[in-house]
Amino acid sequence: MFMKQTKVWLILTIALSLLALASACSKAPEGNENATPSAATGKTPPTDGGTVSGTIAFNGAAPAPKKIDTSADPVCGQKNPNLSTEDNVVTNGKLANVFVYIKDGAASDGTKIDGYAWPAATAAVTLDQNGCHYRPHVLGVMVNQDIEIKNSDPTQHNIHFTPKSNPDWNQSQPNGAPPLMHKLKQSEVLVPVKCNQHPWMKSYIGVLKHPLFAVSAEDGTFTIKGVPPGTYTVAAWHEGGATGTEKTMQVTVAASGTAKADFAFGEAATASGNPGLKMMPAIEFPMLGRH
Ligand SMILES: [Cu+2]
Repeated sequence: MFMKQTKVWLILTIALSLLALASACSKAPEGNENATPSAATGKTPPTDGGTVSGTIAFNGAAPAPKKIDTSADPVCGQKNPNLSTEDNVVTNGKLANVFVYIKDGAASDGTKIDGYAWPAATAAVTLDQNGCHYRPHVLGVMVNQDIEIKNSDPTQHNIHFTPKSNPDWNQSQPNGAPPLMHKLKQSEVLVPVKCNQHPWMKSYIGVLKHPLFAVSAEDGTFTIKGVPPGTYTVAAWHEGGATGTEKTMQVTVAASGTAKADFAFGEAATASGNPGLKMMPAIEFPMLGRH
């Protein structure tokens, strides 16, 4: 009886040891141990990526910004007496704060835009609460990229991400509190951000698995670099209504070339692209290398 039990234990021990050995062997080789578990898999992005650039126009008369009633928090009125709505920031017929991104498509060799091992974004993007509005008003990040949320105001804010594909996230941040850090794990265009303390505060964050996005500047221009040669759907998103308005167009990007993608919002707006290429070398290739 005793001998039988010992035998069973011995067999069990040997079996367990073999299992442990097998799992150790299936571990990644040593060189990969520092790779982050979320590191993208896929093809290395090419070094001869091109550029998609353009201008966002606003057709017709731009709606005038409305002054915001900040009486709910006198500190906001003191710091930023001219606080106004930012849903249509139009300068000389050009629209700022439009999120432009490569939505779909593939490189000439058939690789889909999400099929590359895009290097993870290492630097944090800052979202500042300053003068009781968000700076910037629209921003883009990659999945799992750190968003540093600062409170530069002498009052309390309560930042509230209200995504559809990511978890709801809501944190209060008293004046003088250190920055909060947050990241989004799923791609989502766009995540609305609001402040539970100040109902007029709004920001929008585009979250993508790739770094091929930009936000239009005050002069309406945007530039997306490092686009693998291929044919893509470029989308331009602008806030308004329940979910905003998105316009798309097809562009073909040649190796180290520049493709134009001009969009228009406002009255009778139409998208006008120029699929013809201007063979200009892209100057920077910020996406070179993996980590
Ligand atoms: Cu606030």
